[in-house]
Amino acid sequence: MKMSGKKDATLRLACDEIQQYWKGKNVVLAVKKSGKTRDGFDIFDDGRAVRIESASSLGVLYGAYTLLRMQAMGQPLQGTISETPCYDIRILNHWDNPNGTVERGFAGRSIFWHDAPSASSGRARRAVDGVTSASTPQDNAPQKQDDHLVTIWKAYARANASIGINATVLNNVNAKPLMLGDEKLQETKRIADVLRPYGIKVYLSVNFASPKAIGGLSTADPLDPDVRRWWKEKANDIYRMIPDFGGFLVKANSEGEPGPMDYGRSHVDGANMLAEALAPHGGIVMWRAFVYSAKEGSDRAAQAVEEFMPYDGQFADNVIIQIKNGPVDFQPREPISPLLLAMKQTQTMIEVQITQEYLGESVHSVFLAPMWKECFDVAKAPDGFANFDKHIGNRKTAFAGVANIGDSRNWCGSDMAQANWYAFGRLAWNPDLSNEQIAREFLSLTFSTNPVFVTEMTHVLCQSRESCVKYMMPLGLHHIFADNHHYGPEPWYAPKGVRADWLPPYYHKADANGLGFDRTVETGSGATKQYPPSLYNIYNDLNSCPENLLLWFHHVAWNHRMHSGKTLWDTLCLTYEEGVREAEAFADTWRNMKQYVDADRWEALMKRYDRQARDAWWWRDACVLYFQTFSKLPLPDGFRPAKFKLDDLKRYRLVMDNYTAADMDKLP
Ligand code: GCW
Repeated sequence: MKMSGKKDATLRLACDEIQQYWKGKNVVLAVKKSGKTRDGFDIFDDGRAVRIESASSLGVLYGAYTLLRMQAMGQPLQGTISETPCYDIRILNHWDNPNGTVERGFAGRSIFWHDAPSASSGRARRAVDGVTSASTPQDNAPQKQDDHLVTIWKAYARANASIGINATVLNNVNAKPLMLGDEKLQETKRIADVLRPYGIKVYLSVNFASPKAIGGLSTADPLDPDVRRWWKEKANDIYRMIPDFGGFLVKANSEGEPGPMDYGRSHVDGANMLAEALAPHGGIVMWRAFVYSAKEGSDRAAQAVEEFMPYDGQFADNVIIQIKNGPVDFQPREPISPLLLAMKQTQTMIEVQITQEYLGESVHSVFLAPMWKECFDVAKAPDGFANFDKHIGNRKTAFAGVANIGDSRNWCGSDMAQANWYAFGRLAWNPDLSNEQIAREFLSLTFSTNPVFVTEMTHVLCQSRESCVKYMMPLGLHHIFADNHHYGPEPWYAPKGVRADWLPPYYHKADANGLGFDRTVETGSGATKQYPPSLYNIYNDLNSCPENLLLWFHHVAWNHRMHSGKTLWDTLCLTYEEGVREAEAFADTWRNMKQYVDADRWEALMKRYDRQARDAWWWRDACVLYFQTFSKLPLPDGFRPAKFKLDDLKRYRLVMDNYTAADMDKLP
């Protein structure tokens, strides 16, 4: 084992990892000028040793993890492995609140924030590297707790670095002003210090009204000189503490969060003001485009384009517009967000959701790589000019994922949900990796390299997202979730006094004629027009629209003939049926995997797979029986008799937190 180049903490980590885990011939770690830039690396065998070379120590660390991954998968080193990451910034977004809760988190509490020391110790229950955290009084001693948190942050940083993630936003986009107060900044510094050797920069979500809320100013108007000064001074303070601080993530004028529009200003005014404060330090602003009008307005799926396109080209160089992969909100299947294709002079980035808010939380095993790759693939449409993976000038490219990490022992609330954290990192590094390869890697590294196990479970993982779409929202249906918790179905939910575009009937538009949201130019909302011509032509036409997005773009007659020759109604029912059968098959496959997996993890996942299959039935019955009240058509052959009655389903909400097998038993 030899090292050459400046022996900084990162290179020393690479050295430690190789020394501890590499079982092959001698390794040379070399940081050299002629090595790959942008934290890329080369790995090759020069006859005497395996050489890992890069222009940076972080590149060498990534090379070391790659070599170890190959070893763990039993892959021999042939020729030169030469890699450079696709996106410059590969960033997790934690929706962690300062009180330790995690919005849309299904894996326990935050690993970063906690109410008060005594309240959180013992919550961070994970045993890492021999450190356990039974919550005995003694363990509540602040020093012990500190050590434990540091251990967790290190393990977190190491896991991220091993898959190339190099940035993290530590708090919720629904940001509390106190995050910029001294206490939280001190804590941020502590975290940054632990993450730094692993090449991970920290960012914070900021509340746009902070100058007013904690700065003693009477306004947060971005054009007010005192406000501008406040942000500059705040940025200076932060960089004094954390010289490599990444920057700010901002959710402004969205879902009640404050923003420049509160003062009659624009997204450009707001984003550029923050950008100006960060620019001298090299920081950037990730300004979110998840906006829809504060009151009911036009088609919600069209609002981000309407609101942002007028500003294309006006954002400062260190602003990136962060756009969710779809136009509505992380649904099991959405078309690509038209804003990602429309903005031509603005650096954009995609935000995907790793946490499964809308895909079965940490109960359903749903592998999300296929969903994200679907978005990348559409973006490559000939005239779908997308800026999220190209540099505009010398701006940075980025890819963000909303984390599914908490203090649960397995990090993600389910061992299989880790596959999505893993997939995010791997795709941010190389979006051309196949779903199968990522699944195979994850399964081999996490559970077993047994070929039967890996083959069977790779198949399950790669099919799981499509199956989830089938049993929840096939054919382009969207947002027919239960109010608020987003786990179960509630297509009927429409209490009086709630704005229509928060309710399922707004999205499915079931009536006596048919089903689906007409977004065509001729008879509908016209949202199809926001796509470039090649996609517009496909989506706007009922006959060319892909059937898996049909009801997203069209209101379709119940007796419409699908490509198969079957009617829409029969296809809808049979697709739900197929989804349930597939979920049942997943459970059966996992049952047969017992011999390959340790008992604890096998059992925990078995419970989840069974529950997933059971709740898939619930979805199927709820949606089909409800839509039948409009179609008034019989259930097709091949559709197994419903297990539930619609009235019962309406009475028993499928609520994650308190829904148990006993609830299920109450049903007739
Ligand atoms: O997906 C929705 C979630 C909100 C979230 C919001 C957003 C952080 O239901 O919980 O708020 O999107 O992305 O801002």
